[in-house]
Amino acid sequence: MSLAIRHHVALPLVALAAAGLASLALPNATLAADTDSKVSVEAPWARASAGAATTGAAYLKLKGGAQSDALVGASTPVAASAEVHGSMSENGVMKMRAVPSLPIPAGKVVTLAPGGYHIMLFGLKHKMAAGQTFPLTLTFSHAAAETVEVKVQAMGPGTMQHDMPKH
Ligand SMILES: [Cu+2]
Repeated sequence: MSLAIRHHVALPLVALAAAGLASLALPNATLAADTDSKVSVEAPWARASAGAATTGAAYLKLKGGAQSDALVGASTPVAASAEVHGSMSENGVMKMRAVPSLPIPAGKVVTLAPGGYHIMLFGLKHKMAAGQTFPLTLTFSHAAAETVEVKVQAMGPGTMQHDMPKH
């Protein structure tokens, strides 16, 4: 599977740190609507599973609230277990490792996307087909746990775009 090897983001952790150091930041005004410990979960999606694969991955965006938080766990009824993972390229080989605590800086958006951070799903209980949804519960170190509906999307490009113009 050519899972995200096209991404040449060397070290997501370094990129994140760099973003934090560049203290240009967002205007504080954008935080006004957030409560103290609230993380917004946006655009959750997962890849359709390939063949008999029993692992999967879910992706989403996390927007920090007024205080810094961290994603510390995930669970879903469709998988035996779920873990937060980071991906990095070492000598051209993509490697993944568990990230027990993924920092979500106040007011910043942390993106989980192919080639970077993701929620790894182990022991899928059934095949995940495009169009399905499943619940995913995210646990944070401060904010209350949140359950979102994850939308399953097709594996690759060009597999489901058949809406031709009428003629
Ligand atoms: Cu993984």
